[in-house]
Amino acid sequence: MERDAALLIVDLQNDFCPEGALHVPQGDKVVAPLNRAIDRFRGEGLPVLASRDWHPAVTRHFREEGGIWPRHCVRHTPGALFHPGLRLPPDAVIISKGTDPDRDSYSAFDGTTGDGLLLEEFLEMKGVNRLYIGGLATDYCVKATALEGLLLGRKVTILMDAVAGVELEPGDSDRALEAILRGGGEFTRVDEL
Ligand code: VGL
Ligand code: ZN
Repeated sequence: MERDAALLIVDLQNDFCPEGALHVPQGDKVVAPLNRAIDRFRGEGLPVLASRDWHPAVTRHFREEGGIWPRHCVRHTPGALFHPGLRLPPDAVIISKGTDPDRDSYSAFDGTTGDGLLLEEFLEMKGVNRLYIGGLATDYCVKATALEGLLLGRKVTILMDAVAGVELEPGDSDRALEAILRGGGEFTRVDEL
């Protein structure tokens, strides 16, 4: 991997996994490849970041308040915890997003670190120019994060065996990947890192 790369794991939380409130079909299949990716990045001394959907109990993002989603990832609830099988290193940088009750905030670039830095500020500070992205969901937060990263001038590579989509409409994930490709993104697999 390039010396200016980082791994960004998007929203691998209980509510997006089987039996969760907004489950992504086979959402948990990305856990094993992402653990391998974590080992690779750690081995090279490269940063590991994990975003989390971190909603207030009441937000326009939820159906009850006019949004399109069932209530999910309400902060400090079990559904908002990272999947228990994910082996996040102790120095992983957690990016919390979706905290504004008036916005969907699909992109991790809407989120902040525990120190209150925007993701973009953190990447700038650390000199990260390339993001390897895996996690959930291909057609929402992975898509929005990848496209915004590209717009901000970062290189983006999707870990194809480490993403899964909600597929509200069949084909949404494929369309999301096409949009990322058109935006200048690249694709690889964890075992090719
Ligand atoms: C997400 C739907 C609603 C995601 C978050 O993480 O992709 N999808 N909130
Ligand atoms: Zn959400």
